[in-house]
Amino acid sequence: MSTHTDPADAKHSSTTTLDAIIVGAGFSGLYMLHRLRELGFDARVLEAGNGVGGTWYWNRYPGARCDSESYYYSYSFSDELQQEWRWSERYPGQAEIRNYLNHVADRFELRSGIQLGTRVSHAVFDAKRDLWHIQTADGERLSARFFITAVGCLSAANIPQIDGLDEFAGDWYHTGQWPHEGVDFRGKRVGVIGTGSTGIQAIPVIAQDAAHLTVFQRTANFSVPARNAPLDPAEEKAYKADYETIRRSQRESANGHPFNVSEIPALSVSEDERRQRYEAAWARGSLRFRTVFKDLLTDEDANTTASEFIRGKIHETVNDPGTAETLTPRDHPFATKRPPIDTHYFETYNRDNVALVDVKRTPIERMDATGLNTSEAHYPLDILVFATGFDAMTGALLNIDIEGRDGQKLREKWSAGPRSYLGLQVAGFPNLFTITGPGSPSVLTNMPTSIEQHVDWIAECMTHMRDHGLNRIEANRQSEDAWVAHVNDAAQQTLLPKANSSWYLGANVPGKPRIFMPYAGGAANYRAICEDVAAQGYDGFVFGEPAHATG
Ligand code: NA7
Repeated sequence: MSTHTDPADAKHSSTTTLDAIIVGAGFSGLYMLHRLRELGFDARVLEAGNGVGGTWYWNRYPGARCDSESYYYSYSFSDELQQEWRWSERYPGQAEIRNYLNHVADRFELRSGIQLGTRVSHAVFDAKRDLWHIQTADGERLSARFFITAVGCLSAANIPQIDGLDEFAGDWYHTGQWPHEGVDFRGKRVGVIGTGSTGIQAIPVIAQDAAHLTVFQRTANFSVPARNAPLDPAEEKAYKADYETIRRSQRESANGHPFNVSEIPALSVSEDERRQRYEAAWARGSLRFRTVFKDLLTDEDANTTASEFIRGKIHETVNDPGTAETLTPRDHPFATKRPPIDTHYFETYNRDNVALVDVKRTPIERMDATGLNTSEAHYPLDILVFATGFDAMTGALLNIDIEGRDGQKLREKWSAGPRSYLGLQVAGFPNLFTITGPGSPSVLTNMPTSIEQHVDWIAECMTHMRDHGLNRIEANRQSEDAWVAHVNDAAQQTLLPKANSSWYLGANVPGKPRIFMPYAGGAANYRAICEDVAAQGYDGFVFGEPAHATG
């Protein structure tokens, strides 16, 4: 397959036709481009940003860091890459991940296939020719057999509509659209809205610089210490020698991390032993805290033991009992919202220059020129930071006006929530693949592991189609319906839907349908399902006839 300019259709007479257009140059888009090129496909990445990195290009807020550990939050597809790249800390910081992805773009000579500063605005499927016609915000038109979204799950900023924001005389920023030159907080009265993973990372760092910091918290959050530290060269040597095992265990685990959930139920051990296990996990830090017992995410009583342990830690850490109680989550079980990890988050509230405001009790009413007003008080501010998260999983996809077969819009199809088969395809939208789309494990896992799995599956599927002269693949509606039901069942087997304010459910965005979006049935199980589907001749998908003769 190759690029050509197709004179056949007057409407698209100046378009370039490729095998695949990929939207986004983060972890997904870079690897998708690499795989397709290796297989001889002609693909191009269109990226809105002016550099590669995706999430790690945009999220430059103070303290931005990955919550997965560096030695496995990375690609596994090239042993040379994983041997030569050197991580400096236990958890990679934003700048280091961006450097890594830039290195990947150079090392695998990807840049010639990446068009930066290009935002895709429309994509329309042309059923007569089995082509996607893509239009960019600048009016450029391209066509491709396959349209592959690599837009990330957490990339469409959620900025709350606050009356009077345009009257604010100070500066305001969303953490996911952070200025490249940084923000100088010195001597400033700063407000932060939001205490998710982002707020919890940013608050301790901003507090060090700001004259005064007011945190506006809607939902108190559980957080476990990260215990970040420089990587010890001996440790680096050890993991580099063991990558085969590490990568295998990532692929075989429920969450894409190279560690498994314990086999022990929380209530099967004595209170003393339970406490010791929690203390050890607390001292060690990281997302592993979730894995101390097998049933923390499936049994409410088991979960209560972990939730209570963390609540106790918050009260031990925070000096003022009223502040400690406001910071203590009581409305959802631990880890039913994405659990943050932190560096001195709760300790930050012991600083004289930090105040906490409970905006569930005293809601935000409006901004004015000098600051923010809640139902109870006026808070004078020079800078307001929105750490208010994202229109997760569907926002970035629906920001593109995607029209499938028979004029159906994705926005209409998903008006009551996302529907997909395997999180990979949507019935009615042939030849559209959604990397880490809703309905796949994605955000419940270590992302690069899930990304590689999806990219490899898509690349193999495209190769199968090329080998068999097939031009079109589409999920059939029954398989999609069954998968949507299965995704829902899998979530109901866990405690995850119990967090009413979770972005997994779309609850953080006003008006968004409440559907549990990621697949909670486990990444290894999901991988086996996808492999089986392919082995059965792509069961649940319908292939179109061999290429139409056009033009
Ligand atoms: P999150 O986890 O969605 O957190 C956003 C925070 O902002 C959360 O505390 C929200 O409260 C709060 N929020 C959102 N809208 C408002 C309004 N209107 N008023 C007050 N507070 C609000 O986003 P993050 O960026 O922290 O993290 C996203 C993911 O990135 C994270 O989970 C990791 O996977 C990496 P709420 O809880 O909705 O009441």
